[in-house]
Amino acid sequence: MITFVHFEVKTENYQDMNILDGRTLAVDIRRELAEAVVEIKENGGKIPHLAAVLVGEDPASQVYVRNKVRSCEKIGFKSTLIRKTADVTEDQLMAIVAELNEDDDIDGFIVQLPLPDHIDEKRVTLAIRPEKDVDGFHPVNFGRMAQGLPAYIPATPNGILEMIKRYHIDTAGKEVVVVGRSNIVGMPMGILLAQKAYPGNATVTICHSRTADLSEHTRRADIIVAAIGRPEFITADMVKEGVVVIDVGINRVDDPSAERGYRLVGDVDYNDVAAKASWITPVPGGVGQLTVVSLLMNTLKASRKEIYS
Ligand code: L34
Repeated sequence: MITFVHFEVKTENYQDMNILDGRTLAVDIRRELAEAVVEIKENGGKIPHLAAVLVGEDPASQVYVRNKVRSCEKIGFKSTLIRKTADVTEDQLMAIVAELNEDDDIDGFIVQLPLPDHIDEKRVTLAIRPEKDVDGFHPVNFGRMAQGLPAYIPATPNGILEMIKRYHIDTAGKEVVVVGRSNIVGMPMGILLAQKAYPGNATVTICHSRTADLSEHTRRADIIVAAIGRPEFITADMVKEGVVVIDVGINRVDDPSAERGYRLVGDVDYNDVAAKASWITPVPGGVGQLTVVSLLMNTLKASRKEIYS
């Protein structure tokens, strides 16, 4: 039996029971984090401090990092945004990482991806001290996560776990199909859902671009995690009745009728798939919201030295 200490879902808060409502959950989690900050202040502790490095002008990255910084402000965390133009050299970026590693006031930091082509993302990721790697991208954190040891879990998979927990979605013995094998979503998600834990104990299949017959797998799935990066790729004919759909994709598609000239769609053909699903995450307002608050949860853990003492 799992007991939820302060994570009890108040189902009356969630209007449409078919929708895994990331926005409402994010509000709840931010409230909990704000309460934690108040408590830290009362006890004269150190305010959690997140730093983010943003390179270049990628429009989506700018939105995501802005959401992270704003969320810090909302809950009373300190945040530092370091912006560099796309022509920053790899060595300059490495110097910034080295500085952040040494800065005692900063509990954790991230380097927003993707980076420009001339910068080696792996080299940068490896340079971040695992103790401050609140993105959980460093192989030390990935390895610890894979072995079920205390680790920073990447924000998107961690957010999905949080969503599954708070909606009391059953994963034990379920057929989970993860579509996508990235280091930051697909692979960690597969490992976590197969672990002997809750949420976990699922039978996991990881599908990717070389999967012979994707539909054969997705049609069997009780839970689908779609992290492909292709708009509306998962269609209604590919899923069974009652499936739980977690849509990680955030794709901008041209839409002259929209104010900004584009709209956001997931990797799932939402309307048709929703009609068959027992639960589904919307885009926007689903997984992306949890990605942001997960990073804040990791930052609180960093400031409390919960993972690395
Ligand atoms: N280093 N790079 C690093 N860490 C990360 O955790 C990320 N990720 C992914 C891209 N690169 C990264 C993010 O921050 C994806 N991601 C992210 C963050 C926030 C949102 C989506 C993805 C988000 O706020 N989504 C909103 C809509 C945003 C919009 O309007 O465009 C939502 O409701 O889904």
